[in-house]
Amino acid sequence: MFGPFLSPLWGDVNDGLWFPQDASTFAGEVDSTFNMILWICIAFFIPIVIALAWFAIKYHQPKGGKATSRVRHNNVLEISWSVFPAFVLVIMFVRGSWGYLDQREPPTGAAEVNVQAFKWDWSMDYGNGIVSPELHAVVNQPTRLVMRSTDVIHSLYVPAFRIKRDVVPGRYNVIWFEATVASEKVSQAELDEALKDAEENHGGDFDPERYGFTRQGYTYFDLYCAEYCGRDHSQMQTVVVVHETQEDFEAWLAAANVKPEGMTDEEYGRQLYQTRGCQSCHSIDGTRLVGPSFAGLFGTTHALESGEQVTVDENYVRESILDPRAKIVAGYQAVMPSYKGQLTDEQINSLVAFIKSLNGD
Ligand code: HEC
Ligand SMILES: [Cu+2]
Repeated sequence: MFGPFLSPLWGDVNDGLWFPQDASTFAGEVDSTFNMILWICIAFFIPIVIALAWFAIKYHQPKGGKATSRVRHNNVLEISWSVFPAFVLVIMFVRGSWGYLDQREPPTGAAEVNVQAFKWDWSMDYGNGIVSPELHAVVNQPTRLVMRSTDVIHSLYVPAFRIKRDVVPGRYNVIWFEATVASEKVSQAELDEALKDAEENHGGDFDPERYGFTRQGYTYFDLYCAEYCGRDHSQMQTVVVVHETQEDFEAWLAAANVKPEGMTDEEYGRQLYQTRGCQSCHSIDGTRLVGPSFAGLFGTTHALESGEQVTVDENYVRESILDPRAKIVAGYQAVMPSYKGQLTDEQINSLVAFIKSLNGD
């Protein structure tokens, strides 16, 4: 029963209890470095504790007893206990830096995903306007992540791949991985049942953690933010799906910009609001962020920077998304990026439906 906890002592590290599942080419190296350091620590810890206890008993004196030894210095002893551990530390350093440098140098020809971290979610950009909160890759093919943050410091961490790197505002940080284990696809029946449960019992919210697979039916690896970044840091997590083949990956890409079956416009709009960056500038609870809040916005009439008045209707919201500079809201800066070519018509329509739904009824 203690087997899984003691397993590092005999090197069986892939049981998923002591270490997370091993699913990338880095895992072997990282785990064996960890085990080596653990073994060295055990090898020092045990004799030190035994000696400590033994001396405490052996040299125990009653209260008021006088120290009897005046040994101050022993060259041989002091040099050997400095030099020997220094060698051990150098070995640990060299092993550690191998793994570290490996992770910093993506091989040429790696697939690329642009990762944006923001409070409190991830947005993965696959190019050609395909953006998703999920990270998708192909098994046995290197993927390079070019990562940036639009607010504070975050950290991308995939335990199963043994990769972790900070995502810092104002610069690009790069990390890469090559997955060795592909996600599995659950049966259609299982997926249908989960979709039905999400619809009936959770207001359409499909939480992969609840079912163990994504809305498309793939099992997944966890991706966490590992840098405390504010209120909802603990929820800043997403899934990594590893496709068996390039074709399967491309089929997913093609479907990624389409509203999932069974989702309403409103729900899809909410998802886009969260995954396409609107959230970092627009609140839905009335708080003023970089941009105006969406709460109760629809249908109001307000002033523009130009002095004119505008009524917030479908056309105005649409224009605000595609050409934000056309009408600037009074009291705000023209910093909103244009989403022209980045959102499909269906997506804009869903965002409009979502903003409409925030008029508290
Ligand atoms: C970098 C910050 C930023 C992001 C990201 C952003 N916006 Fe904006 N948005 C603004 C600012 C600032 C304004 C007000 C100035 C203006 O009108 O351009 C604004 C204005 C708007 C307005 C008009 C609001 C009003 O009170 O009339 C709408 C609608 C809107 N944004 C929708 C969106 C949607 C939808 C998204 C995501 C797809 C989004 N914005 C992403 C900053 C942002
Ligand atoms: Cu974070």
